[in-house]
Amino acid sequence: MIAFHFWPSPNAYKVRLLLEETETPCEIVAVNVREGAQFSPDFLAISPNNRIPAIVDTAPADGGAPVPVFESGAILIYLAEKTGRFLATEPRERTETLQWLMWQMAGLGPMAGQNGHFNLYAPEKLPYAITRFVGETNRLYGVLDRRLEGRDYIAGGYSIADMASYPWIRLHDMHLQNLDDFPNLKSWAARIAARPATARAYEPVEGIAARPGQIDDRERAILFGQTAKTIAERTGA
Ligand SMILES: N[C@@H](CCC(=O)N[C@@H](CS)C(=O)NCC(=O)O)C(=O)O
Repeated sequence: MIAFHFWPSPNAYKVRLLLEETETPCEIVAVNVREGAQFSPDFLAISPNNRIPAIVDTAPADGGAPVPVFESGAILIYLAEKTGRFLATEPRERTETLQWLMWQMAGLGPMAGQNGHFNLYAPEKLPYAITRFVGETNRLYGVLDRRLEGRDYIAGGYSIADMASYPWIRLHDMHLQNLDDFPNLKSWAARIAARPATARAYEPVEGIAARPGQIDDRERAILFGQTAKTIAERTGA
């Protein structure tokens, strides 16, 4: 059984896509990051970076103690290897898949994340920051669009590389991007959206209300302005 520490966010949907594709039994554990649940000692023991998603595999292959995993890319690799799906074992395709997974983790995710922050959540509209991150997001959309020229998926068949990027591309409106400018990306996104597992992954979870793009002052104070000191104070470390 996989305990899936979840709150609706693109990084968490990556994992949900894989869990649904592989029909892996899981228990969703809500971590309400808008209320500060990411600072609880129990959660930090699993995810020391105080971020979702995280998982705990209570039935690891070696039969040993439960395995906690944080960082969405590491979780995708762990679950792909556990289920033997969506990550090739053949070295060429595997390396391509991992390259594009790392590209998403180090490029598209952080840049689109900052784009959303300065566009939607920052208390002041800072033109330099907005131009910088909307532009970088746009550049990265162009990179993925070129990669998808003549391909259905990013690296061979549908893989964890696609699952890492899709939840971010899905938010193209929020990131001020027009998919009509990226025709390969647009048809790739439609292909993934049409998968039954994708529809299941985005079904609401009972008791968890998603409010993308909206935030109140209390939530802003919890989520933003975190430093080593504020984390130590919150966690009592
Ligand atoms: N690199 C991490 C990023 C995770 C991340 O930023 N999670 C956000 C939600 S998308 C979060 O937990 N935010 C809580 C906070 O900022 O305190 C991953 O891919 O897992």
